[in-house]
Amino acid sequence: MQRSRNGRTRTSPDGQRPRGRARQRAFLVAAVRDGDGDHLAELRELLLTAGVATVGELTQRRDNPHPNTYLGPGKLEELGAELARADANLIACDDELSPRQERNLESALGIPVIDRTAIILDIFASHAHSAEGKVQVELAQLEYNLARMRGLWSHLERLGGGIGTRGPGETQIETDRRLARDRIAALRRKLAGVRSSRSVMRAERERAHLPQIALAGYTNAGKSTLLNALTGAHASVGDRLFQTLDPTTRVLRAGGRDYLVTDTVGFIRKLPHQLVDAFGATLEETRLADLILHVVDASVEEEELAAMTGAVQDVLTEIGAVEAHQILVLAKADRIGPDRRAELERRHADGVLVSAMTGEGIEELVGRIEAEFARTLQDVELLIPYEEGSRLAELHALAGDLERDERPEGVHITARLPAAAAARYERFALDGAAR
Ligand SMILES: Nc1nc2c(ncn2[C@@H]2O[C@H](COP(=O)(O)OP(=O)(O)OP(=O)(O)O)[C@@H](O)[C@H]2O)c(=O)[nH]1
Ligand SMILES: [Mg+2]
Repeated sequence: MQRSRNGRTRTSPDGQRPRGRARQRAFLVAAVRDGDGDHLAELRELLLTAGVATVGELTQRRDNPHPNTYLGPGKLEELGAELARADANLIACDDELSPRQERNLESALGIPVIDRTAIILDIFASHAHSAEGKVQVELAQLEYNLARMRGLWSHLERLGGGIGTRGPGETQIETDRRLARDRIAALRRKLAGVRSSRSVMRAERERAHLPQIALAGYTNAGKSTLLNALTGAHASVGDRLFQTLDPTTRVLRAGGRDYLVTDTVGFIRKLPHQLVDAFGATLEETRLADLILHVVDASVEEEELAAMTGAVQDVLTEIGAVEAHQILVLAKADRIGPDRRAELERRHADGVLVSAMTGEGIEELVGRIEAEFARTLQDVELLIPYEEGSRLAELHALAGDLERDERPEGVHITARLPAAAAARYERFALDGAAR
């Protein structure tokens, strides 16, 4: 796909062409269960991010996509007629297609077909910067392609082993599959290597004792901007989907205590499972957090906001991040008028309205974060041996305020720690007898 960064001008969904002629002009299709609402808004955004213009749209109401052609035969015919009128040279489908559906659509319509997963993978590929990010994306892409090759293979197999089915075609597919599998195995090893590298381990150890906060939310919700506002970090911000792929962690200092805040990859409705797998380590940051700041763009309409928060909860459940407490952060407050404000207060009374632009609500949010951890504060008595001296600085950062008393066997500490942190210091805890 072309990677030019288009502006945010939207092509009209009625088939009108954008001014100037984009190289790739997609006709968007979706089979949807209920016909209400703008189902293709997100696909349009994804394509825009990938540098593709939208020249037409078609949705069909169906309980399930047609197993052979995704759309039903009638709609397919209608689509065929509209394609020429809209001057489309690409069909973009809002769901992941089976290899069979993709093949059939292409031969019925005579232009290339691309599905939602391939589009998202393409965006990830162009936004991956770190070595790890690149490996993760390549892995996801290979898995997607391998499935397609497998599909092609079983299709040939069904031809029944007669003349022509044992020829070079089969050998080629077998070879490609084997090469893809070898490469997948190599990438998996490489990823495992990256993760166990010493620097990562050290960073993780040092980090393990501070309360962990993860920013989670839809892509483009304003997570990186919020991280910057909270911690003065310089995370990359951009008005395009999936700006951030690599996790960034910064320290937030509040009420004399330190917290670690991690910004990571954004979520989206129907996040391709290949990506959820490949980005396992990245999403781990969210899974292991003590507190999740669920950031949502409050400047969108209520219906869309509900769909976005639902999609985020789905991904959180999928990756197993179900135990951490959450704070709902309603971002981009500077963009909303008084009516919407009142509606938000009514519907999301538990949320904190913030604007990273004007600073509104940031202090309140920090207060809420402190309160979340304060809720779990517990008194601990620890004995830190002198060889573990580095823990002392950590404890100061954690507790803000603590009492220390140097004894022959180590430093005796009395402090109030958030439960999550206290658990990590269990091995230094003094039992009654030693006090
Ligand atoms: N007006 C306004 N715009 C904001 C605010 N916060 C973020 N934005 C804009 O929203 C867009 C997305 O912000 P990011 O911080 O990159 O969003 P993100 O959630 O990190 O997005 P991904 O990294 O793609 O998941 C950018 O153009 C920001 O400038 C805000 O409080 N007010
Ligand atoms: Mg970001």
